[in-house]
Amino acid sequence: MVKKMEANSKKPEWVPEDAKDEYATKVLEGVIGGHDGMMYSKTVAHTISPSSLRKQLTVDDYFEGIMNDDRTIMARAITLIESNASRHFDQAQELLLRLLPYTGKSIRVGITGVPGAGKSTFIEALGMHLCRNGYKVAVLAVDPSSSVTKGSILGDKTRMEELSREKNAFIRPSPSGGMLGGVARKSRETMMLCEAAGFDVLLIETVGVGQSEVTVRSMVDFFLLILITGAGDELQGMKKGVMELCDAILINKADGDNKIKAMAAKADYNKILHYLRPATEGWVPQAYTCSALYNEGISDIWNNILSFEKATNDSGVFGERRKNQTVDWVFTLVMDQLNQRFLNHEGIKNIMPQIKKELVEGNISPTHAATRLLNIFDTK
Ligand SMILES: Nc1nc2c(ncn2[C@@H]2O[C@H](COP(=O)(O)OP(=O)(O)O)[C@@H](O)[C@H]2O)c(=O)[nH]1
Ligand SMILES: [Mg+2]
Repeated sequence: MVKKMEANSKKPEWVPEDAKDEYATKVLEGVIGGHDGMMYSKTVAHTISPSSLRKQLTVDDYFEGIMNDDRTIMARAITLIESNASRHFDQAQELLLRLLPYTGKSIRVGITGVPGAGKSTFIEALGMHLCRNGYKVAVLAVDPSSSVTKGSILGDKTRMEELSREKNAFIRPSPSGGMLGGVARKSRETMMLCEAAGFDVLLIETVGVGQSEVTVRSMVDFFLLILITGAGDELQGMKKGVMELCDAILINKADGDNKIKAMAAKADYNKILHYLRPATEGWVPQAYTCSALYNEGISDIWNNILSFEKATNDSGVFGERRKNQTVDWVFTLVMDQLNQRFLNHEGIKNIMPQIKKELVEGNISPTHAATRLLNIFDTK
């Protein structure tokens, strides 16, 4: 259930007490309910300035605003994309079609790691480094946790205080789409929008729960796994799978007493990486250390990302992966739709209890049950 929020609780926690309206972000009560299967969820939206609230924006207005990197309009466009209301869907899709020719020019970097590994701290440090070097950086999050835990696992109500004040940075929390498929679709479309607005680096934070890493891998060029020493040796099994998705490993918190351990871990991981199947053809992932907190080792990992971009562009792997990702995305959208249609199909809903009963009583085989369901689905 959506809790009614007090007006002052809508301010992000990083805004100074005495701040007026000069901050672009504010937590608003959002769109309720939706096609993603979420009962109720709140959407985090950007504050809309009174002047732009006055009128409904047309697709032309959105398009012009985004191409001019107008942040108020960008925020409204993302809200449109994230909306679960069907009347917003057509307008959002028309807008995306207009933006399509201007997309694709950024480097897309996915960042994963267990909660507390320092992803957000690292993103802020890297983002600042990039802004200082003349890049425009958009930070997005893909957090599928809300449907299960009703709360964010990424847990960062934008603690990137410094980065959020940068003119050339744009930070967007995870859409509250509920199911991973919905969250991912919205994030992907937001990525297109950011690219059209001229952002050259997209940083996408996610967390290692279930499918989310595989999903984010399928939307980025470079995938970075952030690890820390001494945590989660018991997760080793899981880590191998994730390690086979990544293009580099970054051992964070290499500072103070932990520095020596981090260096040793780096050597160990480099050995392991050497034997794993690389995630990207022709690219051998390497391990790095950094201290996101003390801003050490940030340029090394960025240089690695730039080398990756150059090497894969030269070999053609970069463009090939993007093409495949686009095709895969279309199939994912179709599969999501089919799934929804199946589950919402009246005939299926009616027969389901009976089929389940027959199944558990052992009267029909699973294959028979599936065939019967599909037959009902096919005959309208
Ligand atoms: N010592 C040290 N602490 C760090 C470093 N990076 C992050 N932290 C701390 O680790 C905690 C979790 O960081 P956060 O960025 O929120 O992790 P996330 O959950 O992966 O996004 C915070 O208390 C950070 O201050 C680092 O490089 N060194
Ligand atoms: Mg975080």
